[in-house]
Amino acid sequence: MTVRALLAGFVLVCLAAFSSASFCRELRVADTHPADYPTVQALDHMGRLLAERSQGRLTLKVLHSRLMGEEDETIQHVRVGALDMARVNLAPLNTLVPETAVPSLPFLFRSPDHLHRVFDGPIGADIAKAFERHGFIALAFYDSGSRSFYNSRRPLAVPADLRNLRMRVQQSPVAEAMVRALGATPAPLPYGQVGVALRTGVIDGAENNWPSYQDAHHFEAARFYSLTEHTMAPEVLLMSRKVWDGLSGAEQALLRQAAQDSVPVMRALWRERERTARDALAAAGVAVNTVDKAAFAEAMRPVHEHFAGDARQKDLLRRIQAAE
Ligand code: GTR
Repeated sequence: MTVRALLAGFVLVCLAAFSSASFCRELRVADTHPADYPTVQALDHMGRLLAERSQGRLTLKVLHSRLMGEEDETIQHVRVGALDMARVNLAPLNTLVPETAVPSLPFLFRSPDHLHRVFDGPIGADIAKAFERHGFIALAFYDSGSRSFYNSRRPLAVPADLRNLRMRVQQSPVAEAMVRALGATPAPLPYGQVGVALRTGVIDGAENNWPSYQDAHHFEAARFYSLTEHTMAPEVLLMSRKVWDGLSGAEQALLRQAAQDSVPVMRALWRERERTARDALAAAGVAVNTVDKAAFAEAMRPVHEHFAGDARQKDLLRRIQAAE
């Protein structure tokens, strides 16, 4: 029997055997990316685990491709409990959950391994815990690779090359400050509007990882991809604290475990997707250049000082930097 048939069977049993609506629960999770993007595939995997382990009593409905709106809208819906869950990036949470600002800073994580060690250990647990004070449960952190600048004008080798360019950034004060520190003008726009803004010349460029640059077709209008690799802020699977508090302890444990078990699957999918995106972009003729990373890090240093200003933020920054 296929997994799909098995799950359909679970749901039927659930509906037939138990008339109480609260016995079977379908949780809705939003993701702005399309069905074949690694984050969405990881959520599909998590949904299968949940359904199997709960015998169909707890299921996930994955609402991908911006069905529930842009990322910041899904965050607001989750916060008030109108939506159960959302997969989003840390950056658009920087204001609502101030503890996400430090891990969104530029030139902080030295490698994907460094990022994994931080988020898989006690520092990641502390960051996850902080979400609870702001109406969320952080169920898992997913990879998002590193973000680099791309634009339609020229290769960017040193910070001065960005001067006066209008660059789209995520809706985050940290992201805005980074671009301003380079002498460019930040244009905070929802992800879904970046393609049109690039094509019509409203903006000169943006920044993102390889898979998003490819998947959203930004490369068609902005053909210079400059390897600044300036941030590595991960994705987070958010759950509404309101919804969470209404679940039983057993349901909460199932959810936490299924979310955790989707992380290694996501990491493998991500590695593969970064590689295939990069190959496809090279074949499409994108102009990739290396940059003077030390000069970019130096120009962005004031952003660290500004967003790691108080004692708690400073301590978090120090712990992340000190992690082996
Ligand atoms: C992607 C990320 C999205 C969104 C997007 C953006 O890499 O997966 O959640 O934050 O970037 O730039 O808005």
